[in-house]
Amino acid sequence: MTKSAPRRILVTSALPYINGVKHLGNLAGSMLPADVYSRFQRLRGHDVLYICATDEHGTPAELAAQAANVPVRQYVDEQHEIQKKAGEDFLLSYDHFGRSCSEENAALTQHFAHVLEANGLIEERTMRQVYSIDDERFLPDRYVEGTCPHCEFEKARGDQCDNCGRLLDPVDLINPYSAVSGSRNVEVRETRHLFLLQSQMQERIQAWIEASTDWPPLARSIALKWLDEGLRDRAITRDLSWGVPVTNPDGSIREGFETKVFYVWFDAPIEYIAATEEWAKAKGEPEAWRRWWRTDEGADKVDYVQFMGKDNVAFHTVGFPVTILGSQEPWKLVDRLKAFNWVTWYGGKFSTSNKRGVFMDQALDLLPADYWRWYLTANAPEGSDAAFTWEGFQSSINSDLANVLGNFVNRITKYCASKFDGKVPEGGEAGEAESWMVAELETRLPQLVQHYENMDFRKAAAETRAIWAAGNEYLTKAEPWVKYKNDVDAAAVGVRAGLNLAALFGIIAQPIIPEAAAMILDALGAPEDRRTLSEEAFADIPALLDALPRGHEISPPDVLFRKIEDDQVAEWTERFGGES
Ligand code: B3M
Ligand code: ZN
Repeated sequence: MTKSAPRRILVTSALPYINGVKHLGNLAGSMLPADVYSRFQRLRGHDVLYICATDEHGTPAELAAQAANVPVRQYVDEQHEIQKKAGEDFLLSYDHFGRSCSEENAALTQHFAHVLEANGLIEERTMRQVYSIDDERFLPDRYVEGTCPHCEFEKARGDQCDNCGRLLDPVDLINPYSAVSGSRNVEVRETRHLFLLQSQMQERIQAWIEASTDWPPLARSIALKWLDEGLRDRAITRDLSWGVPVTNPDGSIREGFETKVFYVWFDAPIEYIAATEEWAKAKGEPEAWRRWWRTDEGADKVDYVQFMGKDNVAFHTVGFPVTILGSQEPWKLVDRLKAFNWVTWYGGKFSTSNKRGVFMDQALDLLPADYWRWYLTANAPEGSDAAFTWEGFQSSINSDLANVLGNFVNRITKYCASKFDGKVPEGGEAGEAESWMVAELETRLPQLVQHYENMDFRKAAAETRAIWAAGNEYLTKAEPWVKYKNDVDAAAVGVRAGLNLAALFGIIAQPIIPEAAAMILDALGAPEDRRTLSEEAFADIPALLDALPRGHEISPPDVLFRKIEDDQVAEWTERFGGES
């Protein structure tokens, strides 16, 4: 069999806003699946680069800093470290976790603006904006609040109504007031901004999306809906001080833009590229990012996959591609875009102030990362929104992880320790039960790989569990503990296959529950180079049941998963909310 050449796969997940640690829903719809996918593809033997960063500009950062009563710079520095640590603690295997306030991003953002303008896709226009007389400033986006013109919700933000979800233009708010001071002493004034002429790119974007036939359905349908509505020109600068300065090609500040910066949604996606530059510099190969992003320098051979929540799709299928395609430079465009619906908290919203929902840092005070990673992957909000409930979480952990996987590994390793001296037994010949197990694996392992390739994470988790469950069924058929009484060799076959299955279960568990998987594989002494999901590893399935060297020593692992008790569920429901 010829070994297929490794692919180069670039993975990015939507950049979490800097304004506070993300909740489990944010994690489940972007960073976690990106990590699971990256881990899977690395185990397949591919060359994966997983890039993420904090999204640090714009009104959310300024307002959060103000609420915390610290300068923006200090706020973003602190929050970046906190989010970075939360990601690491969740075992997110980023190759680099960058910052959109980096020099690299500023330079690249300015570069794109210059070439887009040179290509006739940016022009200065006068627009109307809410101005606060008491605050002596314009109130872009979230700086202004008021009554939603569509649903009459009284605390709608300038850019979007949290009640009806519609995107808003701040000047359309009824009874507007400043989110900074609460002052209602506001008026509409004229101000000049740069506009990206997206309308001129309608056909090119349309052609590109129509050609992107292998995108998962959710992302594609959202993208097509936006195109149907027609692309509108949009302002890509704001009257703010925190952000990327608006420059001329010679680096000087553009006249009239001294108190303005680029809009956060203009520079944030560019940070995917800039963060790759940050990564390259950090590893002392400052040009190494180019082969991932420049199609004239090798990036044409890269598969680029993006992960995000459904509200971010338009920015990635219209906004960012307009920047890339409009530049007429050879930049890499996304090949496949995977979008997610929401994880809800018992059907409602996560909310810090109402004590509803668990945030990333809190989650890890309760239980190890693997527990959350398993539940959120097995219940990924793919086809529709998915409600988190403590009861669902408890049953998924206790059944899938503790009973189906944990018990299998404990039972077989302990039995081996007590009856076979802790060594992979010799002797005996594979029989009917082993053939049954091989047949199961011959259908299920290729399906598992296919689900991952399709980025169907729920199905991948379900298939993983089904393989674990088949192992339990195998032990029921093989019954080494019964056979041992009359025929030690027959028992040896079952124990040997069982130990090898435990190793295989650890191997396939690695993308989702890396820590527990490593404990299993270490306990079985599985060699590092045999822990892969490569084509070669699955080429000879019968051999998988006899892969660990016979006579090789194993040791039962410590308890892999602790069951979640009813009193824990009661306590957590009290603390973080439950049925409302
Ligand atoms: N920060 C929005 C969000 O966290 C935004 C994503 C940017 S991706 C370039 O949902
Ligand atoms: Zn509304």
